[in-house]
Amino acid sequence: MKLNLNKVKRRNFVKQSGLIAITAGIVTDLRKLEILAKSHSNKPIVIATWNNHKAVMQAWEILSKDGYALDAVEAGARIPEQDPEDTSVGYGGFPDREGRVTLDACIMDSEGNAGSVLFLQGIMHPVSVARLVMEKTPHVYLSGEGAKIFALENGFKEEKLLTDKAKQAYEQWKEKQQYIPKISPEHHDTIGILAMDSKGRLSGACTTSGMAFKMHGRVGDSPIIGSGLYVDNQIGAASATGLGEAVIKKVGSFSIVEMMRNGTSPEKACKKAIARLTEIKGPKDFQVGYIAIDKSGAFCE
Ligand code: SD4
Repeated sequence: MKLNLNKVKRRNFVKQSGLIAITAGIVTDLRKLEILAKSHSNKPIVIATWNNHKAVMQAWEILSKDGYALDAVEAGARIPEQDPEDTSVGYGGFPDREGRVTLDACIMDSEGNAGSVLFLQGIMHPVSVARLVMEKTPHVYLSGEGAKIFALENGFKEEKLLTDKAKQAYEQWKEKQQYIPKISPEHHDTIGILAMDSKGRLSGACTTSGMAFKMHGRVGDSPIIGSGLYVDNQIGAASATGLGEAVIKKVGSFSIVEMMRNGTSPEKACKKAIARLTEIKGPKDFQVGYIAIDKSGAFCE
């Protein structure tokens, strides 16, 4: 469910969104999927934000061979992370207002475990570092230099992430904007990806370079457990894209899963979470999108 609080731009946003879902081996648009779901088992299933077609296909490779949902969401999230053309995630991500690409990501498994990296620089696959934080440390969050040292100690290579395209966009932005960190309501493509495997195990991941030209050190919702992502294997999973500050203030993904716990469908839970964003004081010209699936495989775009 998506909302552009600036009504004028709403239609535009919906058109651009193009969320992707696969279940029962069929890649389809969401309306058709609802019909198909009635005659198929809804397991496995994978959904993702935006036009992350290649990512869901990658995840599906694993799910269709009865693989673990956690492996599927990680593999899916790595696709935009390594794509130089994706300007909101990983390698191709637009930098902050100092010209540095800083990455946020998190992951949750079906056991309720979570791992997250914030403000990570020079590492192309923050989602995989987040998974290692989850699996190899007693912590949930590692940030900045500490996260980078941890990644390097665990075999990740330091890489130059600022692509020529991103650098050019930054130079142009600098000329016009004079270092004012303004949220672009149109240009963001963060991936949130949720999957349930054939054994009914739920997992999710979320990875981003955050808002383009943000202040150095800014962290959005994407690596925050409960905001950008939440998974409860008994109930369902949710993820967010859009203005992180708004999602954080409403603990968006957690609120959706809790609504589903109380019997609300994913569709209605996403709508309610979107409606709650209107309670936020301040600028109304922003976008937030939520996706969610529940334990039965029902989902909301
Ligand atoms: C953030 N939620 O850092 C992210 C941005 C985003 O597509 O979703 N971009 O606030």
